[in-house]
Amino acid sequence: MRIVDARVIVTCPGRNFVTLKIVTSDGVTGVGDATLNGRELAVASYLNDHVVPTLIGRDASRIEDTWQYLYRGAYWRRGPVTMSAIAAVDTALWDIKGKVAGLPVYQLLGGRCRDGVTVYGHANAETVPEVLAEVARYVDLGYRAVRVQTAVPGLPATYGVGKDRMFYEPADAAIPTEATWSTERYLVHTPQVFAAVRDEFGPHLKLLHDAHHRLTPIEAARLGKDLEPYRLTWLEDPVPAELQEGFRLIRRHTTTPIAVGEVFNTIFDCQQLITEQLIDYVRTTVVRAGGISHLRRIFDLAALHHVRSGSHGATDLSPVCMAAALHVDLSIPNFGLQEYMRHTEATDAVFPHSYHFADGYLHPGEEPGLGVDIDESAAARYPYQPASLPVNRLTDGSMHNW
Ligand code: EZ4
Ligand code: CO
Repeated sequence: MRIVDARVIVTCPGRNFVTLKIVTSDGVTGVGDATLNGRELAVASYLNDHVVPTLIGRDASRIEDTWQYLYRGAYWRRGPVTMSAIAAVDTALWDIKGKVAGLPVYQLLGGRCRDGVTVYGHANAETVPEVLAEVARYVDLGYRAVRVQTAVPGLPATYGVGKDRMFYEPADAAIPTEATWSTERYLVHTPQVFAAVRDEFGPHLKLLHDAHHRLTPIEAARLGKDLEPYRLTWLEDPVPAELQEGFRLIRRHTTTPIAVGEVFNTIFDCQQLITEQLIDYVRTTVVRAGGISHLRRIFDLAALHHVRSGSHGATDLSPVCMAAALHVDLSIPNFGLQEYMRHTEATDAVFPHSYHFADGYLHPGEEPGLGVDIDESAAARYPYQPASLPVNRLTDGSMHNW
């Protein structure tokens, strides 16, 4: 079974997505997500110019060999563009293998380890009373876990708080918009938010919060300590993680669990964090971390060290990535939580899928392969639109992390 065609499809049904569709000599097709938010065309070019020509004629059943060919063959290892492109090929080949076997991919990965995939939603609002209403909305929908973000009083706009409640989308302009940040104000405000949420919803709702790489280790340690009474499931991305040993300092000071990894693209980005047990959840996901094959390696290493999965699932990861993530989540022993930001109706229509939400869980469905496809004629109705993630400055104008 040879690969006879591989198409890179760029579409913007509300936001940009890059999808690879591989076609075999038997007419079986497979899809992989290659979306890199704000840098979509770089991955599309990487695939079109450097990967697709090497796929034609290749044996579609050789998933691991193809992964090694693309990883070692690039010479320039790692990086989000390369690894998103490799992820798309890997994901599409798993989809094909499942369809050929007549089995959902989670069965090829060892079968289910749980009944469903526990997901968390995003409650975002300007004020504390408004965010309580947003959390209540998720609880009413059946969610068992909710991420809570509010505006910081005194700052004009804050990460995680968008115009549209259910469909938060930070990539909002061709040239990056500029946000303003004050760590001092944030550190005072955030514990007050969680005091109110815990008081309103009791001890059993899982609560999460994303600091979005904005703190130093000692500031993160302070926040973790101040949040301890509210028993968060995790504090996400407290500091940028290039300096992995920085997490030792956070760990020394707080029992608030730490999650990190949505920007990681290989196992080497989290090797020290995992093996030294400096984190509790690793947030790598299929499209960012080299596909199903490499993600499973990360989660296996994590399992050895009592670290659980907490895969990124923002709207900039397409339904193809979400479907693939669910097959992994269902089949690994050390699953923790899956992020689930709903896509818009237009996106769902471009990517018909069998996964579905019920009672706080997502289920990948029982279709052979991943159970997701791209409707190419629907996709063609939504041409690419340039969109960038924002940048962030401190109140004195210094550049900061967004
Ligand atoms: O800002 O996916 O946990 N989720 C997040 C996301 C990221 C976006 C960046 O493209 O941090 O909202
Ligand atoms: Co995040």
